Amino acid sequence: MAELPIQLIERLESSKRLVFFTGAGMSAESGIPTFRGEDGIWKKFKPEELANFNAFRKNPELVWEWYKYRREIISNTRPNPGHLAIAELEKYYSVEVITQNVDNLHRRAGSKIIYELHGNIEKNYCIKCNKRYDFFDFKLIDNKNICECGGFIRPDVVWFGENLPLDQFNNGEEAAKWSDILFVVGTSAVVYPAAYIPYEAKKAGSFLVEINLDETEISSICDINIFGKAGETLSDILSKVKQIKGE
Ligand code: BV8
Repeated sequence: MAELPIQLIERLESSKRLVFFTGAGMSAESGIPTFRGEDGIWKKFKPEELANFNAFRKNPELVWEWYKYRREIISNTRPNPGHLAIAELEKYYSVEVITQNVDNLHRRAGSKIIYELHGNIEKNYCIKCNKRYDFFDFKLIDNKNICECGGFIRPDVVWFGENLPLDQFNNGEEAAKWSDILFVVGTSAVVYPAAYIPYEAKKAGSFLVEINLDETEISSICDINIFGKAGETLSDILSKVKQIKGE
């Protein structure tokens, strides 16, 4: 177990509300490629070509192929020790998760309060009649992207240029502002308005702890920067909390 900064240990002893703001790096140890890293899926495809409505209207099959490819990866993954540690910390604190990820791994790990800022890849709807096609078995949807009404079915994720679900964003932002500690985990913090949230939390007095492999846009405003893997570091934090709580 790696040594945690003493400042973090002291905060863990006095805190009641932990909030986790997570990005693609949270799921990297589950085998899901990040967006902008060396193995990033944006390397093969450009966001503007795929994760936007015009790209979908121009070439729905290409966008659908991309989501099929990602669903294929996700259906063969499971929550990693980092997701599981966040869920287990609910035994000791009030815990809320704000995620930019669409892979549903926090929910599968058992976290109870999750704000999904960018939607969920298991959910879909028809762009013409709005009929829902939410399947947990991707096979049921991946080979059918035309609705009974003849409209195209799309993934229920937030594309560039689309508004975030207001309730998820507002509730997530509120939770971050009230947090004792906001953990910023595995995000390059370049996508807005999601990336505003850690700044708002900082302004409201939260203690910010970044867990990332590298420096990011947000590193300079964090109180502690832990350079390490999300899964390993969050498991170390859970072990330390069990020690603090006398388990
Ligand atoms: C919008 C879709 C209003 C789902 C995604 C200012 C204000 C508002 C908007 C903007 C603004 N400036 C620019 C914009 C426009 C745009 C934007 O932010 N562009 C950026 C690129 C400049 N934002 C929007 O369009 C948003 N909508 O603003 O609506 C509006 C309405 C009309 C007209 C205009 C505006 C919508 C944004 C949502 C886009 N959808 N995904 C999907 O298919 O997945 S974005 C995509 O990026 C994912 O959701 C992802 O979560 C998100 C952020 O990426 P990260 O999660 O951070 O992943 P990344 O690969 O970048 O980084 C991984 C990190 O992990 C790295 O730091 C790496 O070091 C680290 N790491 C890797 N392994 C590990 C690790 N860390 C720890 N452990 C490891 N093992």
